[in-house]
Amino acid sequence: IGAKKKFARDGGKVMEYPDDEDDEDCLVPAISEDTPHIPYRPLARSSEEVLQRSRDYYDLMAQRRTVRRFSTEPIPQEVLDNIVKTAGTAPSGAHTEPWTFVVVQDPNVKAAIRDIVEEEEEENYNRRMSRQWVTDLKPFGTNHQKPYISEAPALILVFRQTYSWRSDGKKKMHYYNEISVAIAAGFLLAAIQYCGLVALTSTPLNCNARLRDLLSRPSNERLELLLPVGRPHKEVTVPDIRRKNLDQIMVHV
Ligand code: IYR
Repeated sequence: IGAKKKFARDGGKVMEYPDDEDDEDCLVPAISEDTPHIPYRPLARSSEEVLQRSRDYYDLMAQRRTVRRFSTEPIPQEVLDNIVKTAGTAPSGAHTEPWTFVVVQDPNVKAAIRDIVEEEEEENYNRRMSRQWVTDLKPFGTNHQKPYISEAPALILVFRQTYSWRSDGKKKMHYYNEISVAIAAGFLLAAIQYCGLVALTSTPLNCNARLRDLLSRPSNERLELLLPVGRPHKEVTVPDIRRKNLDQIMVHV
């Protein structure tokens, strides 16, 4: 009998799960079935406080900008630890926590990453990306040169674990791993903003295999984001672009 696979459709997306019919009698959840449910009593805030905090947090996040020039001033290790811990508080499908954050501060490793990204991006800009895509990027002034990869004091590379292995040797399914890692990346960017640092949300095209090998990450992991993080260069500029208004992004029903 050939290996059967089960599929579930979620909107346009087809989710694939391994056949488990042979295991029907010994199905065990990845997390213990005996996991107790305990009281959860988060701090209760007054309505005034909720309103004030909603304004304050919007004001803080509205200040966030992607920057492409960084000061070389190092970031204390504990700050990096705390922002990555914050990213790790994100919700994930069946609490699988399908992420690995590789934090690079070693100048030699940063240089090696830069070499790979610049080589691939040269190919991207010249051949892989459509002419319309390259044209759409003109206002941002990007090109294949990535000095920020060696200038920024830290790089955080966000890897998505497509699956993992349970302690009993069975394959552990990482349900909704894409959206889970996307949410964690949002938490990471918010943490960076909150502590007063800046980042560049970059998605190096075609660099997955080479960076995964360079950083000794296993084949179940895929590179999703490369975030140079640090303080802004004192002469940094950003394009004068505006965000959509609330009435353009919100629909009341
Ligand atoms: N990854 C390339 C190209 C690029 C693509 C988009 I969409 C951007 O918003 C910015 C850049 C690069 O990093 O240059």
